[in-house]
Amino acid sequence: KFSFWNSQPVPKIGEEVRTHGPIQSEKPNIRQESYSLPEGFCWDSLDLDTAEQLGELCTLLNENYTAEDDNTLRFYYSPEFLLWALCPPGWQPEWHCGVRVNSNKKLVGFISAVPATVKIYDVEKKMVEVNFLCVHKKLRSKRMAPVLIREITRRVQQQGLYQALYSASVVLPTPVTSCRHWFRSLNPRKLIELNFSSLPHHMNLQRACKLNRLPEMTKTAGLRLMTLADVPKVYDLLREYLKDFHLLPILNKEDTQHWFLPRDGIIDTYVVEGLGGVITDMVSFYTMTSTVLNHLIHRSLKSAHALYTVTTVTPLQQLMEDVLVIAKARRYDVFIALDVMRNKEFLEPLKFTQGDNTTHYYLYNWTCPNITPDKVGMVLK
Ligand code: YNC
Ligand code: MG
Repeated sequence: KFSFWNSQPVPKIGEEVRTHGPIQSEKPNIRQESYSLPEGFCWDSLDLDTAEQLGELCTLLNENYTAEDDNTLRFYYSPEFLLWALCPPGWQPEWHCGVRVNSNKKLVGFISAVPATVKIYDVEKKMVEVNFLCVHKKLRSKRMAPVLIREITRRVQQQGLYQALYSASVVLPTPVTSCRHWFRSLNPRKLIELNFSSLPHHMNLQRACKLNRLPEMTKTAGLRLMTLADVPKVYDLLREYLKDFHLLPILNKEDTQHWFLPRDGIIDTYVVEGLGGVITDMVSFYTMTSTVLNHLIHRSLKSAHALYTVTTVTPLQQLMEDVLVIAKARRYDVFIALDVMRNKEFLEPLKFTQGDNTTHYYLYNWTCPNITPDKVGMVLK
């Protein structure tokens, strides 16, 4: 087990870590040539500025970015969502790393990295976030994933970066933290019809709907969508709020604009504007749409995923309830949050229920003591 991962600069499972720092030299010998793919395949960096290649990536992910074949829900990644996730400030075309079939040029594999400055305990490191590792379903279990990981590592190291942050639902050597997903029904009838949530056995649909009822109106005065002019304020709020966590992103204003300025159906950020135009609080979430397969009535499921919430004046629970009210009015079916940051304070009171999935966060070539979810100040897409 872990024949690949045991060869990598990551902590071994079960090893207790007390130190902080890189595991291997930060001046490694970097191979000049790409790693070899199995016969019949070739590397191709995708050019996401062209609609055609962006469309090919959407197709690969929408058909293959899922573990099993028999599921009834499948994430649908739109071109706009992928541009948001894959082209933040400082993105590099070589880090949109594709694998094609030589003969017909079909895209069958992908892995990406985007630049990020991350603070881990007391150390700020420029590194990358790795995401969207995907191998076509017909090519699974052929050890293609380790080749993709080695190649993206080589391309990142070539640019002088030696650490990475990534998350996965599978257990690998070795999580720096493990977070749980919590779900808040906004449309209980639909979620039950889709088997997304089940009725507790002492409850009928009517009671479930009543239990999940939300106020008609939001409570917080001055709550509105973030605009471009709010970027400096949102930047200040985030910087001040995140600084006490043990794992957090260090964002500049450009990054803040990219990751938080609302884009319809992708990223939403609301701010609270108090007297005199002061921005006192913010709350953000991104949107995922899933395609529902083989259902008579329902075609898709819309979910909101909590990113960062910063409050300095509005009570946290009130702001989160308001965002649930807004999401429901905007026809989201479910609101999803991890148990990171201060989220535990509102999850149970606002009737979120714990899901079965765990997201494990990993660091490549960095060792540090395990971090509890409430000390995690970072959400990966
Ligand atoms: C995974 N998710 O353990 P061992 S998350 C990392 N992340 O290696 P094969 C994974 N490694 O155990 P398959 C992984 N899943 O022998 C499996 N592995 O040491 C390891 N799914 O390779 C696994 N996307 O090619 C084993 O497996 C080895 O054909 C087996 O391919 C795996 O994006 C996969 O869930 C995930 O498309 C590509 O199942 C495939 O099954 C698939 O025989 C559906 O691989 C989609 C999916 C993963 C989402 C994600 C984060 C990825 C992080 C990668 C690590 C980055 C390291 C840092 C690099 C930069 C460093 C610098 C500087
Ligand atoms: Mg494979």
